[in-house]
Amino acid sequence: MAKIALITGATSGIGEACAHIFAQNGYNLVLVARRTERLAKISHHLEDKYAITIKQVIADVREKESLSEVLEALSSDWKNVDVLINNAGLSQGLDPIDKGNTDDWDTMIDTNVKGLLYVTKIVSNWMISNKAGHIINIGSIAGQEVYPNGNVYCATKHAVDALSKSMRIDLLQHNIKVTAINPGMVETEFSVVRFKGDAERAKNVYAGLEPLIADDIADAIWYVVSRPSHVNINDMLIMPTAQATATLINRN
Ligand code: NDP
Ligand code: 8X3
Repeated sequence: MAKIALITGATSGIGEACAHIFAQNGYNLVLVARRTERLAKISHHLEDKYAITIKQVIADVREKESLSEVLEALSSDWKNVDVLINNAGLSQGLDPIDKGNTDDWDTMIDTNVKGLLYVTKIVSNWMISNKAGHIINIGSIAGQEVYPNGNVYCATKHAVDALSKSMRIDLLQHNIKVTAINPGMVETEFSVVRFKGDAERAKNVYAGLEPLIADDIADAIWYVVSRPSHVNINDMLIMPTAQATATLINRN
């Protein structure tokens, strides 16, 4: 029977790249995101290309009740999730703490921390029933360091780091692996979302360096997931060659 991966935030960037690599390797997929048309387009493409089956789940990970309803409504076959990739996340704004937009703070905390927790609570219980599973949490260099004006986004990713360590302890007895993947700069829609559609400002984030691409991270995740069952990679910090720390970047 084909294995199943559940990926949140599968309509773009790292989540979409993960959907590709898992589909290529024969996994059936539960893909979660808010944008219906994009999710349908990606799903149909992957199903046609790799002869796998995809369950599209339109959900906002912040919405605890509706998220739970739509996930628990999946048939029991689809709850045999082998790999959960907690990827849905975002940054909003880049302002000093005294000027931060409190709605942006709520969005980041609700998505990156609370949303990740809601999904994990549901899916970890399925994994416990199956006596196996692997949870991949997408953290960040921003969960290892803080940088000017990164304040609340960095705090959410530090929380993801703490939660990955906590999950590894709490789920040990259930034979569930937990891996934190911490990327540096990856050129996706991340900066366009952070700067609320300002594509030029987003482009400038990556000016003069070769950033990572989403496939680089998906490739690392596939490496982590494809280790033998007795091996777990606890965490990975993956940076562009041109980036030494969150702020030290070698630009041409
Ligand atoms: P993208 O903006 O390209 O992708 C984000 C994905 O998350 C989209 O598919 C989006 O789908 C989904 N998403 C956002 N909010 C929600 C929500 N409330 N409910 C469900 N899905 C949601 O960014 P990336 O691929 O770069 O980001 C993926 C993860 O990687 C994030 O956690 C980010 O913090 C992390 N990361 C990114 C780095 C980078 O430099 N790009 C570096 C380190 C970590 P939709 O809008 O359809 O819901
Ligand atoms: C995204 C990378 O450096 O903008 O997590 O925080 S960074």
